[in-house]
Amino acid sequence: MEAIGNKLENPVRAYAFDQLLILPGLGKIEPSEIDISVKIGGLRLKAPLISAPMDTVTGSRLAIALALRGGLGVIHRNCSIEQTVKMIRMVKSEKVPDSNALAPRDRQGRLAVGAGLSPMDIKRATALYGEADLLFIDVASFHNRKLVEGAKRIIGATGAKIVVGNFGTADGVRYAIEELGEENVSAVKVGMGGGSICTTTDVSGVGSPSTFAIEQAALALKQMNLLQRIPIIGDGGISKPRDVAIAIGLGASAVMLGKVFAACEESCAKTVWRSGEKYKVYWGMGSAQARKKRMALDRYQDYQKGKQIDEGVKMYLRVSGSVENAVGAIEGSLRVGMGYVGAGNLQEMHQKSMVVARA
Ligand code: MZP
Repeated sequence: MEAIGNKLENPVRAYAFDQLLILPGLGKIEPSEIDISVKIGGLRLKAPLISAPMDTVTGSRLAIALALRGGLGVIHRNCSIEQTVKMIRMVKSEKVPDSNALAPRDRQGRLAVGAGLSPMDIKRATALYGEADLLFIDVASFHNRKLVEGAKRIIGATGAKIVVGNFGTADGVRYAIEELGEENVSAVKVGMGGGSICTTTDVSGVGSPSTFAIEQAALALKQMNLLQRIPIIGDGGISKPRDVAIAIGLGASAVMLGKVFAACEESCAKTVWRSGEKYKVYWGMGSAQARKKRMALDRYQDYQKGKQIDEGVKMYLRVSGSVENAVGAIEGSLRVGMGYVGAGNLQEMHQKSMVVARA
C-alpha cells in the first residue's frame, strides 16, 4: 500500500467482541464431553483462563483459587522481587487434595503459577526463574526493539522459555519470534488498548482490539508454520463469558482476564462498601493509582525522559462472587458455544468457527 493518499479507501475493520458472532455448525458432541483444556509452556490448563498480572487482580489468593479450578494465575510485578517471590511460594505451599484433577501442577505436584516481568528487569527474571512455572513479559507493546533486546538477555541469562506480548499486529508477532527464536517462546499474548481500564487508545490514538490482534497473530503464526506450536493468548476487553468463545473461535487458545477476576472475592483489589454493597477497586497498571508504587512503570513509554501520561483508569466493580463461580460460568458458556459449533476441542473450535460481524 502507498504510504499516504489512500489510507481510508478500504479501511480495515477492527471489531469489539460484542459486534461478533460465531455461526452454528453441525452439533455432534454433548457440551459436557467437550475438551476445553490447553497446553501452554508445559502446563496443562483444564480451563483456558489466565488472570492478569495486575496489582488489583493477581496475588497468591486468586492464583490459588484459579489454579484449583484449572486455570493459571499470573502474579503481578508492582512490588518488590521479595514480595513477588513470597506470593509465589504461598501458592506453592497450598495443599491440594489428590482428588483435584483440575489443577495444573509442577513436577513436584504443587500448584502451578505464573509471574509477570519487565523485559528490562533481568534481576527479577533471574530471581523468579525456578520459582514460577511460567514467566510472562508484561508490557503494553512488545513490538519494540529495546524491549525485545531486553527479553533476549533474559532468555540468555536464564534459559527460560517465556510468554511474550502484547502484540497488536502480525508484524509484531513475526518480529519478536524471529528475534527471540521460536524455541524460546511459550506463547504470544495479544491485544492492545482494549482493556476495560485502558485509556491508551484515547491518549495516543493507537491500539489493536483483542479480536483483531488474535487474528493478526494467527496470520503470522500460520505463515511461520507455528500455529500448532505456539498458542495465542487473547488479552483485554473480555467482560462476558461469551467473549471467551469468540476469542477462541478467532484462534486464541486461552484468554487473560483482568476485570472479571478483579471483581471476585479472592482478587487483591481493595474491598469497599458503598450503600450497603460490596465493591472491589480495580485500576489499570498505567493508572495514577498503580503508578504510585512505581515498580511497573516500564510497562509504558516515557514521552520525555522520566515523564509519562496516565494510560489507565480506576473503576469500582460490584463483587461478583468467587473465582469458582466465575470460572464455572465461563466454562459453561464456552462448552455450550462449542457444542453449537460442533467443536470437540479448542483446535476444532479454531478450525470450525465461522465468525461474522453483526450489521
Ligand atoms: P480487562 O480484562 O480488564 O479488559 O483487561 C485486562 C488487561 O488490560 C491486562 O491483562 C493488561 O493487558 C491490560 N492493562 C492493564 N493495565 C492497563 C492500563 O492501565 C491495561 N492501561 O491496558
